[in-house]
Amino acid sequence: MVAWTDFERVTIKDIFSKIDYEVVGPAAISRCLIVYPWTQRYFAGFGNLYNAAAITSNPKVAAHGKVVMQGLEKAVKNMDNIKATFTELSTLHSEKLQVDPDNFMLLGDCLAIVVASQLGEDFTPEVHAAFQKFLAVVVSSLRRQYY
Ligand code: HEG
Repeated sequence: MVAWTDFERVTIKDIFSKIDYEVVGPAAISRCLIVYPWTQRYFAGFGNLYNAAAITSNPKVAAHGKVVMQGLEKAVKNMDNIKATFTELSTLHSEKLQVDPDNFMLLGDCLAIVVASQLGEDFTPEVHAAFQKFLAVVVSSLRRQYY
């Protein structure tokens, strides 16, 4: 059970209300695939991921970025129950997709960078701290069904 301060709750909801999923999601997943190229191995069905230009213009990557944001939105709407909210998603990543869970925070950090670039001066260290805590809870929940 995670304890959230009022500031953290307001901040997380505020971030998600301000960002455009269709911009931030694709940018974050593209950045992850470019900066950490081994993450490409899970997306063999996505077609051309040959270089940064191919990744950022790949419609399947963009669509997946939006799907990830919609997954995160479930966590935002269930901040007191993120672990249970992500039980099925964690099982999927572990048993079916077999994603190495160390990759979760790599994507999380890419997302933080993209959100920072979108929010500009509003992304203060305090806002960053709240967002990073949210990501840490998401990642630990996604790791939960691994064994
Ligand atoms: Mg995952 C599918 C969320 C990290 C690889 N991911 C999905 C789906 C969601 C999701 C909501 C769709 C599930 C469904 O179809 O029921 N992913 C999600 C989150 C995070 C994450 C919230 C971390 C913040 N995923 C992640 C990482 C990798 C990965 C780091 C690989 C490096 N995800 C992955 C793959 C699929 C999903 C390969 C299936 C994609 C497809 O076939 O369309």
